Order: sequence, then structure tokens, then C-alpha cells
Amino acid sequence: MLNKTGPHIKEIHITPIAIVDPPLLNAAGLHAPYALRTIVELVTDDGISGISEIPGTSAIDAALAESRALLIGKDVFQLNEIRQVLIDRFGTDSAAERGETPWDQRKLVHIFSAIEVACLDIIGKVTNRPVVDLLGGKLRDRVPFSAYLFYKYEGAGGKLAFGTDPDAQGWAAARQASALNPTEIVAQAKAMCAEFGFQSIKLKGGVFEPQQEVDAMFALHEAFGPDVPLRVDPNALWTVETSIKYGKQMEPILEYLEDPTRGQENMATVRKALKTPLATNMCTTSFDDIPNSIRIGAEDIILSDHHFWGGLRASITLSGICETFGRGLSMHSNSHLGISLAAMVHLGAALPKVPYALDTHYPWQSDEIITSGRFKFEEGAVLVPTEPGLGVELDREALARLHQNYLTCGLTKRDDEIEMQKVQPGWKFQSVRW
Ligand code: GKR
Ligand code: MG
Repeated sequence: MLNKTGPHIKEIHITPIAIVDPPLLNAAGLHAPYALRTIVELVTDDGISGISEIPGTSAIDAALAESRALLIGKDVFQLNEIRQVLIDRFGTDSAAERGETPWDQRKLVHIFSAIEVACLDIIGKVTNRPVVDLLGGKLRDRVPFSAYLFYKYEGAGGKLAFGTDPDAQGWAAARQASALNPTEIVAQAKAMCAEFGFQSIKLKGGVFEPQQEVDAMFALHEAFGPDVPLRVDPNALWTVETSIKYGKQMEPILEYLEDPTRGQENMATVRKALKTPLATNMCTTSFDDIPNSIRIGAEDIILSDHHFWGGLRASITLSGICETFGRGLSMHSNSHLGISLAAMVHLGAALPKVPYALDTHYPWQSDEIITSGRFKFEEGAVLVPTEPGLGVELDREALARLHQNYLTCGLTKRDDEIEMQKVQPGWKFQSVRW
């Protein structure tokens, strides 16, 4: 019997897009009115299309374009070979290339993820199976997400920037409001939970001095009661002493404390001093980081992200490591649309355990790029798509419009410091602040 091969990659389309993003604050500054994503579409020699979405920068897009020649003609099932040719060409990212910002700045991991997810989408279509089945099969029908609160300036983002749409209703109206103190954070949480039904809450911290953020956490605890798990993420801006001081204050109310301080050693020191579990998407972010993390006990929970752990299958490998070494595993996010959400949901459905509701920025976005429109959340959870592949199709009209946004907005990479300087001239990112 002949071994079957193919389908083979015939075309690779790389489209940078810019999506409306409100003026959200974080440790690195302020979100621009548009967040950048890159949409990758692979088309096979028999006309099957597979798609993926990753954080966009012109550097990642250029490297993706460079990989085109290596990938054209490859069998989409040969994911190991595809990964190997990319490594042979580009090497691997070093841990230092991640950078000090809350988001990951490595290039290659994003490329692996973009190509792998699009190939899995195609393999799913060829085999008539949802991606979750290619990851070992579904362990749950719905994947739970957490509310993700941000301090923010008033404003809707996009063309409106700091302006607001007077006709907006419900969450669309609440999303425009400022949130600069505990009362406004509670109002944001109530509006977001009312719309999406989230049952856990995360606050992005590292914006104001720690006591104000701790006060916001207590205000959330007061407003939502003891049954709603709470997390806060200062994105490593606190010293060890600050982390221990405020971590102790919040011990009675936190489900976990995310990246209070910078680096595995500092995290390990804080972890020893607190009863609250520590989570990270900053100090243990690659397989190279795992041995030291285990040796010194840097965190309790790794917040994976298939976009920068090198794809969905790599994330399954990570889940095995976490299980072996007693680490919890959950998911981290950045501003994103429905292709990324679909991939996160397939992965979330395949993980052996989902003890913590996953992060998503999705409520902050109003655009969409899939023909089925915006994903619905029920009681904070998303139903796992059952259609072949990712179960979502590219909306080509939206792709063209969002690509035009990209061309018009002039951004080529995320730089929250520059955006913040437009509001507070001279503002500087400090990797450790309090
Ligand atoms: O979108 O501002 C943001 C977040 O700070 C994001 O970039 C982080 O990567 O959500 C992320 C986190 O949990 O650190
Ligand atoms: Mg984080």
C-alpha cells in the first residue's frame, strides 16, 4: 500500500491587521488605539485553507515572509519536519529576547505557532475532525475564562481614541468608561461579568502604587463575595519586599498572585514567604526556563500561551511537564480576535485539568475576523467548536478592512511607553517600580 502524503502547502498569505483597542493601562504604559495582529493563511495544493492569528510586529511578519520559501511544498502533516526546517534556518530564540515588557517579544516561537495552528486547521479539515481531537481529544465541552479588568482612561480606542460613542449600550458603553480607582474598577467588573458571565476576576496591576491596587482587590472582594476567585498581576514591577508586604495583605482574598516580582529567583523568594500560589507569564516562559524553575520553585502556576510556547502541541507537552512537577497550568492572553480564541478553546478543552479559568482580552475587542461573528460566552465559558479544524472561517471583507486599518494607523509594533508619553510627557517604563 502506498503511503499517503499531502496535502502540500502551496500559498502562504501573511496579513497584518490593526484592531480597535481602548486606552488600557499596564506596567509598560498605555495601549495604542489599535492593537496589531497578524493573520496567516496557508492554502494547500488541493485548495484547502488553514488559518491562524498571532501578535503582530513588522519583525515577526518579515521573518514569516522569509520562511515562506522553506515551507512551500511541505506536507501539512509533517509538523516535526516543518519545525525543524524553521529551526535550521532561524535557530531558536534566547530567553533574553523575550524582553522586559509584559508581552513576549520573541520572533520564532510566534512563527512556529502561526504555522502549526494553520496546519492543524488544515489537518482537521482533511480528517474531518476538530483541532481538539488532533490534540488527543476533548475532556470538556466548554472552556471557562476569567474577567480581565484593566485600569484605563476614558475612551473607546480606534478612531475615537480617547473619545466615546454616545450611542453605545451595555458593555460597549462600560468599556469606554474610565477606570482609575477602586470604585471604577468594581463598576467595570460588574459590567463585564453581567455581559459575559465570568466567574473569576483578574486585575491588571503595575499601574498605580501598590496600596491603591490592593484596595481595588479588596473592593472587588467586597462587591463579589468570597466565592469569586480573584487574581492581580503587577507584571513584575514590585520588589521582593513590596510583593511580600502586599501579598500578605491579600492572602485572605487571592486565588493566585501573578508575577508580583521580576525573575525566577525573586519569585521563588516571594513564593516561600506567602501562602498564596504564584503564577507567571513572565519568569518561566520557555522550555529552557523549566529546569531552574523546578530547581528553585519559582512559581506554582505557569500561564502558557500557545502563541509563544511554540504552538498547541508544544502546550500539550508543557502540560505534561507541569503535571510531572506539580505545576498548575492555565493561559495568558493579549489583545486578540476569534481565531486566537478558537485555538485557545481547542487547547483548553484538551488539557487534562483546567483548575483556573483562562485569561482573555476578548471583551476589550469589538472587531472580528471570522464569518460566524463574535464568540458568545455563557457563564464565562466558550463552547468548544465541533466543526473540522479550528471551526472558524476567515471573513475576507473584515480582513481587508482591518488590514486597511493597519496601513492607515502607521503602527508597526507595540510600544506602550510611547503611547503613555502622549498623555504623560516624559513617562518612562521602569522594570522595577515599587
Ligand atoms: O495587554 O496590557 C496588556 C497585558 O499587560 C498583556 O500584554 C500581558 O502580556 O496580559 C498579559 C499578562 O498577563 O501579563
Ligand atoms: Mg501576566
